[in-house]
Amino acid sequence: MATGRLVEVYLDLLSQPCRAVQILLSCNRPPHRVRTVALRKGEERTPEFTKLNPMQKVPVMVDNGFVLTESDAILKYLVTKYNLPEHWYPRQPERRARVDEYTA
Ligand SMILES: N[C@@H](CCC(=O)N[C@@H](CS)C(=O)NCC(=O)O)C(=O)O
Repeated sequence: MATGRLVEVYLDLLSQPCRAVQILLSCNRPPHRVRTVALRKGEERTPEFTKLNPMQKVPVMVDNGFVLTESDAILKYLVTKYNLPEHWYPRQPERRARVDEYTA
């Protein structure tokens, strides 16, 4: 399912955590591809998607073979991996901890 160097994200924009991932990607534009998983059609329960996420939930991210679920983890991974601007996830430990305190 994963291809080359594009970050792939599996989303349904009816889902709030998916919209958070989509907003981060569309504002920062690291090379990525969005694959829609239509929850209203039960596409999260297909065998192919279940292999990717046995919990059958979106969002899912695949980056060069690295599969990650949970929007909070995906957002923080993308900011760190693609060195996105500080305001998305601060580097300074206390400021970062304040974000983590909220999202934990
Ligand atoms: N804590 C998870 C929540 C993931 C989640 O619950 N996704 C829902 C949509 S908002 C889903 O995929 N539901 C499909 C189902 O339960 O069949 C995250 O932030 O990524």
